[in-house]
Amino acid sequence: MNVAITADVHLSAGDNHPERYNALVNILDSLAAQDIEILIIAGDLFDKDCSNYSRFEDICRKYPQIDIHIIPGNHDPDISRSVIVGENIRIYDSPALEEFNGLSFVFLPYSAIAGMGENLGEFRPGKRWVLIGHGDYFGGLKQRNPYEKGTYMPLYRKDIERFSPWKVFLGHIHKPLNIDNLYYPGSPCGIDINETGRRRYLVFNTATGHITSETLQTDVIYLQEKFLVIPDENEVERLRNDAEGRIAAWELTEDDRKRARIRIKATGYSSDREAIMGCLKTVFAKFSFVKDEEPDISSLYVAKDNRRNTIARRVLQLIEEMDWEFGGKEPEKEQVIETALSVIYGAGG
Ligand SMILES: [Mn+2]
Repeated sequence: MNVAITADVHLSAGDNHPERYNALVNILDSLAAQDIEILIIAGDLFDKDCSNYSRFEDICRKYPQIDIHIIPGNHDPDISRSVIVGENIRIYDSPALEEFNGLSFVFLPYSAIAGMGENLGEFRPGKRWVLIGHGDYFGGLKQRNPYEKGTYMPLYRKDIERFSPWKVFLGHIHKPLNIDNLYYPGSPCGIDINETGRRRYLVFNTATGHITSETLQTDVIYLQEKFLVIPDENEVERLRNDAEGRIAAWELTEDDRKRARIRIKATGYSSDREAIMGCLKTVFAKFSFVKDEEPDISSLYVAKDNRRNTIARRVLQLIEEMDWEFGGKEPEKEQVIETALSVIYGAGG
């Protein structure tokens, strides 16, 4: 049996974010086409400001064959079966154990006062069981929800070792992530420019444990790129090649391109800021910028001092030749170059 999982739809009041409702409809259409009859929404189905649920109820009514199982998240902690009404809508406002096709699922609604481990104590699921929750995972994961500082209903690696769920599906982090047997499906439509790339929902086979990502046709695809400019006579040419490479790496279809909203930033040091701006405008001319922005060169400084340029070239060559493992515990190569340049040119050029 296949079960679909999403989270963090952030449906809002009013009509200001139709793309989020459309992403949900997109998921339900896709499930209907595949005869998938269960959709799990792992928290933050609604945004904080949302207090009218009729539009969501109307959507659910159109898919009576799909049962929708919802846990509250930190944005919608007060939703319950008494406020959202529908034959096929089930909201878990307290921890619950449910069986789908003989497999146990533990639904943990968001709690501001306890971690997931503390809530799991009362359950002794069968041999194989699946955890549905909403919060932060602490176990070799640097990713946090960038909008929400602090810790939200943590799940620790020791909880996983103690309770050994077969699979874990969590909401809260909007970036799609997979870590061992733990999955964040991510928001099905980017909430803003910081949620980049194509979005997905997950399909989980309860018999085999196989999990697949289904790409969504969202109304918008956000994309961001940052370019580090290093001053010399080839700076524009190098930037153009770099930018064309990034566009190719997006692997957008013509239809994707129309839906893309981009943000482009150049940093570093240049002898001709106008030429850099011109180059970025030309290379990205076919794309729409988010909020009708232009390429951002506010952190691109002027480098006209030839002696410093010579020093910079030599330093960059030395960084290139360095026997050093960039990334991981060490800074990324780009950070090393940026820091070196700021020493040579002085912060702010
Ligand atoms: Mn959340």
